[in-house]
Amino acid sequence: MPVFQATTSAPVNIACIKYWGKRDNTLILPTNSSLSITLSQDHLRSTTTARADPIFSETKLWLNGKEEDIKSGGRLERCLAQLKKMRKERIEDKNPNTPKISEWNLHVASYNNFPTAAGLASSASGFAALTSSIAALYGLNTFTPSEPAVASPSELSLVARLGSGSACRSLFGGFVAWEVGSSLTGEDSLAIQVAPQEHWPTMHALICVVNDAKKGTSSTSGMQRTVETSALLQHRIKDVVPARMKAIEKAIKDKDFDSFARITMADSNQFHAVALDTAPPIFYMNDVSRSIIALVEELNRVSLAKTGHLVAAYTFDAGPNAVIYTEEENVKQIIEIVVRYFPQSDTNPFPDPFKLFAGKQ
Ligand code: 2P0
Repeated sequence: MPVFQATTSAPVNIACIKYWGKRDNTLILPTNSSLSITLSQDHLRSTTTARADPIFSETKLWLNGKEEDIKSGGRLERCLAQLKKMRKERIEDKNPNTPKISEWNLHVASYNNFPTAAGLASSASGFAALTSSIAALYGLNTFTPSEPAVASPSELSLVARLGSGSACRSLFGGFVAWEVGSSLTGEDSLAIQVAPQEHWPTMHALICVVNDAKKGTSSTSGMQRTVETSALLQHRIKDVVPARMKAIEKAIKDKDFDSFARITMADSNQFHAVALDTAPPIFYMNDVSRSIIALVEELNRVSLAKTGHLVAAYTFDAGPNAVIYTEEENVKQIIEIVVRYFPQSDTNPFPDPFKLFAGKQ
């Protein structure tokens, strides 16, 4: 009897144009398009093994070795149901001799190679790795030179999106857009690759862990409150993000760091303004976050005066940790300056000497 098992990894992605707000909470359809950079597989990633076996009496999930409850009708169940449907309709119904593994229960085990307490989003890499491992187990994503995959990466991004919105972007490497879409059923709200990593290989992401505690307001409940209460969000959705998406895609295509940096910093700041415009207000950044903004703004001011160009772009997600995008030639200088102004703590849980990941995208 063959063993039906597959293991795949998916990296973390860091958004430059932020996803914040859903127009459909069940299908996880966003209120605006977003764009991110997927970090390299060598750095922060989730690795998931999925196994189907007729002897399994129920489907089970382990996260970092701890068994998790699978909520009936929840996000995980919706992802699994969609993958089973694809396997059944596209493979098993067409090939009667193929084992009907979509009818078997699954055991799924997922690990993050970064501390879950780091305050770094693990749902994006987690649901992307879960989707791709089950897709591999079901034979949905294998490419051959002559035949296209049974399900394309963009189609699989629709499944990952049902688990966590930002997860759809982690199915691609490089520079990735998640298109807002207009359909009520969500089939056009998918991820596409704007450019592969090799297009702009000198782009680096420095991850500065300011606080590794779990955040106070979860993204899911925070963005729901923003949709319900923020007038600024409506301006952002209609008047700001569509133009920004076009402009940042052009900046990426042209490898224009100055434009990329200006748009990335402006969008991070508007996302946090929208969080503040929520009732009651949500504060994700702290004083250290704001000092990092001041430092990067000052570095850019000096660099602009000296060379006419910017050197770095900060961005902050739903927490106080900073990600600084910079090009390879400036990585050493930026790390030295950050470490000089923000001495590293003795309670550092990371293997590195300081709480800073020099992550290549
Ligand atoms: C992003 N964030 O674009 C934005 C920026 C946080 C700030 O995607 O409810 O964990 O699972 O769809 O994907 C966080 O949202 O939320 C997020 P759900 P998710 O990366």
